[in-house]
Amino acid sequence: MKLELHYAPRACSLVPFITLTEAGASFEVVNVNMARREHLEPAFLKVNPKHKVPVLSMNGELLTENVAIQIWIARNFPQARLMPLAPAQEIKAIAFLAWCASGIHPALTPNAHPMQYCDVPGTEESVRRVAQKKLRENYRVAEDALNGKEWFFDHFTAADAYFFWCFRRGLQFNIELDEFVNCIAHGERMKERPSVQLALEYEARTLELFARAP
Ligand SMILES: N[C@@H](CCC(=O)N[C@@H](CS)C(=O)NCC(=O)O)C(=O)O
Repeated sequence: MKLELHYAPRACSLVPFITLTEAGASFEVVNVNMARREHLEPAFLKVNPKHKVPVLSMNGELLTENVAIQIWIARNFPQARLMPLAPAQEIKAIAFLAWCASGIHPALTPNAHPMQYCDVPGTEESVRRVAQKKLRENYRVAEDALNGKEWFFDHFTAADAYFFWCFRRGLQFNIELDEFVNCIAHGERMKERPSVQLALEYEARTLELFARAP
């Protein structure tokens, strides 16, 4: 099966990049330069009218939404054990993925694009402040969940990959997050994984490529 991942550096398409790599899947990456607003161009809108990455193409069949993409990868590469095996734990892992997508992610985006959330001039810092309060509440939940644990479930799963992106994106906004020691340690463990190293190298190379593009 031909797999293509529509991907943008720094975006949450990092998550399927990591999990596809963990799965040993052979996949091609289609880069989307969001700084150049390629995600708003007609060609990309045909791929995803919601103008968002990630999109996973399976023999041309398009799947959007990170939660669904993670479940698809886990189901199609069962040997990678990207979800917990016990059904009671698996459903909790799905809840965790949904929390990343609908709880944490929406508190990240306003930091990058405050004017998409309030169009009153001069309110950007206020929008960021409110978003960061929500972000901290969410990171506190994750911090407590990681107490004494290496991974969120009984082994490394897609939940770890998704949260890794959620926390790393917060760090990229230069928010003071030193108090979240378990989340920081989780991120360091993630960076020891070859899949994450590959994903971060690819991201750095793509950012360089974009910077050099005429
Ligand atoms: N609900 C989507 C959200 C994906 C999303 O917001 N992606 C961001 C990058 S992290 C994006 O492509 N934003 C561009 C836009 O909204 O125009 C999912 O969970 O996959």
